[in-house]
Amino acid sequence: SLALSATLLSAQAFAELTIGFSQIGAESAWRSAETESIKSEAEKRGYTLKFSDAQQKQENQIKAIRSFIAQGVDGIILAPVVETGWDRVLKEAKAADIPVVLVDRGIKVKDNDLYLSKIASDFVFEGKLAGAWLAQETNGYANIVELQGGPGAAPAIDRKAGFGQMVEQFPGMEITASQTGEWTRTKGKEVMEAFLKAQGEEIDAVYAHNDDMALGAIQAIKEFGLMPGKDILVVSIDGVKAAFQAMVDGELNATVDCNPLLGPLAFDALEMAFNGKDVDKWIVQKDKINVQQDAAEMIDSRMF
Ligand code: GYE
Repeated sequence: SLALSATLLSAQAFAELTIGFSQIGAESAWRSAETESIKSEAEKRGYTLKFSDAQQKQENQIKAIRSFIAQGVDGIILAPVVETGWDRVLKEAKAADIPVVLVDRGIKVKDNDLYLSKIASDFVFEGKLAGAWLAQETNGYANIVELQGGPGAAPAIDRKAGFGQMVEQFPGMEITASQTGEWTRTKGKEVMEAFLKAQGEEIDAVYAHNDDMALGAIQAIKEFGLMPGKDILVVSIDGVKAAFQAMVDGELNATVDCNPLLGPLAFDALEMAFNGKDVDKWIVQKDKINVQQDAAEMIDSRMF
């Protein structure tokens, strides 16, 4: 049919397109899963993907975007390491007529027309889910230490805010220390060691902004001679397979889902733009919390 051949034609046209992907780095299992999702989706749909790893530095991302523009890419996928400082480079992309899709994190710009769409979770909600679970589990009484994500990152800011809003409803819950663990196992462990040194058995619970930091904290708790998941409750966000394993082992209590498999959605958004269709400004990923009791049953179906 005519409609079908038009679809085939446009599929073929997209196949000759080049997309630039500016990724933050490989700080967590979650992020590696996202990289894989975007790379494999590009390949599946026949796009040429130019991949750039920024090693956690915004200036490297800005350089990458400028180089994508200079090379005349047809679209850009950006995972922004921090929220602010994007106005100028996104104006350059806009002037070159290159649509920019934000994956997994938001930004703060004066003009939201500088990007096509954001595909990300609601991090405030994720923080609330973690806080609500902990309030329930402790009957509203807990000394909590918090491991924050990278400074200035949307999920670090919003996961802190959502969790804070929830626990402030409970006069018996207090965040006694809060510091960045930079999203990594190594740094999460290091910061938890310092928290344990200062507060020891006074700590009832750890809230980590991602699973990798929680897994580092679990290691620190064990080395300190306490039992993670029992003496100190541990709740985190991401829902990676290693976190499910830690729940099966009884060392992690709960993890909030966050979807990293954004490749198909990112290319759908770009193709809608190429076809002149409107794209939602925020394609929100819906998350839920997973608890230890269900982990054994769920672990085999986890993809990352
Ligand atoms: O939770 C964390 C990562 O931006 C949602 O970044 C993402 C976060 C994710 O490195 O593990």
